[in-house]
Amino acid sequence: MRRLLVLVLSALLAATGTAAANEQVVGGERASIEANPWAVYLTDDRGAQFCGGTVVAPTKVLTAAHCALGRSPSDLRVVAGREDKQDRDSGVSVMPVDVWIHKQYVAADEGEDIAVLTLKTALPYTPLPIAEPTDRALYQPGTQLRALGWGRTSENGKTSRYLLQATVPVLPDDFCVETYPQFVKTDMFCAGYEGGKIDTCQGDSGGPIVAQGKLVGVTSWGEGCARRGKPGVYVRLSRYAKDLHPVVDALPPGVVDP
Ligand code: 4AZ
Repeated sequence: MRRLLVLVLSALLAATGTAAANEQVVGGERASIEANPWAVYLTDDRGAQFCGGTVVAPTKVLTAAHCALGRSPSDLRVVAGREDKQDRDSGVSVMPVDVWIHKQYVAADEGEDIAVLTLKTALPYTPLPIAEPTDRALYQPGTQLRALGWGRTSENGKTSRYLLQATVPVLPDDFCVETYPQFVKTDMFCAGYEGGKIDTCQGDSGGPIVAQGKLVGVTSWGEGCARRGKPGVYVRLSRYAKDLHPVVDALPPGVVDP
């Protein structure tokens, strides 16, 4: 009996140990949707998740341009209020009515990797405010940011069933330029560890990286995932406040200003 208990306990421990080692964005941990109600994911019309997003106004979801490019509203769904992709009873899956992509967007590693999806009806989830030019302090090297998503948990692995988070510090722009010659200091920032191990990955793109109750960046690109010397690159959102305000503050079509 005692032997069995020990066996069961050690099996349980081993199982939890494995789960912990696999619980990642890459190298991250579980995050609850209650604590991060503005975190959403994007699927195609068949329900396959491919990117992340953030509720930035009741009818507006900010994502990456490279997530929205070439997609019409009819092959996009915003899934909000759902931590577990398999939990169809929680949250909502809604088709956007409009897709806005930054006019200057060409490729993620050239900057302007932002898009805004407009929904027909307001989401019942608290939006997250976008960082403004006055939030310069949030971009100082060493600032701890929290990235969230349902993306891959290793470079060539599967995407996550559950919402995950990882804490990564902002790295100096000079380090990012040295690593990535195409890095644009004004439009991007990079975050992570010199040694790799903790990072965002494919499927996290378009999703939030946050600090102090503000949306600091949008997950954008990087070479592989969690590689040594290859940090994740994020959209420097404070720089896009002017471009985003008119789009995010606009009322959805059909909604009349009282
Ligand atoms: C991607 O392909 C992607 N390691 C997202 C994040 C990173 C790399 C690639 C950062 O969506």
